[in-house]
Amino acid sequence: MAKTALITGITGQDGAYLSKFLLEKGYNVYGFLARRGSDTLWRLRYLNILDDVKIIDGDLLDLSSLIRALELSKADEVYNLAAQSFVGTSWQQPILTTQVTGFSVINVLEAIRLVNSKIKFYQASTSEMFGKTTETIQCENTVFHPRSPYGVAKLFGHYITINYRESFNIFGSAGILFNHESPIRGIEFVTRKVTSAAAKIKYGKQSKLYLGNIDAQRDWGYAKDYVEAMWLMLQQDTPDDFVIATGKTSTVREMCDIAFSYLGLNYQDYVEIDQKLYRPAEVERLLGNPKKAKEKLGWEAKTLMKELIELMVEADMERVKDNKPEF
Ligand code: NDP
Ligand code: GDR
Repeated sequence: MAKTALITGITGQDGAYLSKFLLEKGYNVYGFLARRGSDTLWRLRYLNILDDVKIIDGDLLDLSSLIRALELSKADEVYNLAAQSFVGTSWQQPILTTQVTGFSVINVLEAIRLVNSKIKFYQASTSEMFGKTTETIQCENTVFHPRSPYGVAKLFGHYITINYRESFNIFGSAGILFNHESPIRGIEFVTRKVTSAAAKIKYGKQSKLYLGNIDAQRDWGYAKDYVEAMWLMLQQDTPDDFVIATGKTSTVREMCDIAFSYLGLNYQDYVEIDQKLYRPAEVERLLGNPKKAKEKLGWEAKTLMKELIELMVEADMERVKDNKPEF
């Protein structure tokens, strides 16, 4: 019989790719959707799956809506991807971020405990939990030192998932995912900001690109590859936590060079530093060790940073050429 999944954060980058992946596997896919004034369904439309997913209204902050969603969907698997996920905003809205990104994880876990404790649960943990790490390469046992309200909130979500696993035998797995991007990445994140700007500059529609700390280093992978790892975690016999990363790190500067060079441009002619874009506390360098995921899940990243950035530039060139909204 076909399995059923409920995805919170279905309108986000990962929610859209995961929906497509699960639909292709024959799942019934339900999306838990917080109604907003604006159109948040564009990613599902972009991937051509809007008509294939079933939407249930709700909000992570509202436990009753989560209970209702579990009862209506009869989900076998819940993927908790919803969050206030932009690190920069987490200093401007620290309380909301703590409530949505951190505290709400316990709402999802409580809903599972109350409705059907056999449901398998995936929590979207993050490399931001490592923050000011002293380890050159981070794995599942690396000590956490989050640097933002977002990172602190995610750490709560991570540990409460482990706690419900240990306390109530809930099948809860946390994926510690390093940065992953795609043509449907939010425009506020640095990769998409850069690829979109490079395309506009190429077409003469923008003249400068203002960035913050371009010496920050990240382990960037492709979201489409990473959603498979989420699914694999819930297909195991026992719940566990996994680092998902490419095992390679690059600076924002190097990423800019790749994006602009692809279009025959020199990024140094266009990028300017704006001190206002620096963060109150920065995560300087992240590099993940995906060894455990390879050994236990048989997962490894297929797409590395250069190929990823180039395909994002291609997609943004199409958007600018056709005057399509950038979202
Ligand atoms: P996005 O920011 O693209 O998506 C976040 C989703 O959460 C959106 O669908 C948003 O809905 C939804 N959401 C926000 N607040 C609520 C709420 N109160 N109730 C219900 N839904 C809500 O994130 P990504 O897809 O990039 O990431 C998915 C998850 O993985 C997030 O939890 C993120 O923190 C985490 N993560 C992401 C990484 C990455 O590099 N992308 C790396 C590691 C972890 P709406 O569209 O209506 O605003
Ligand atoms: P991050 O992603 O904070 O790692 O969180 P983001 O792309 O926002 O920043 C990456 C690095 O680039 C530096 N930077 C800039 N960032 C942005 N957004 N805009 C700029 O102009 C700019 N200039 C330099 C940042 O300082 C940072 O060092 C993402 C999110 O998806 C989280 O939800 C997720 O948990 C982590 O990745 C893993």
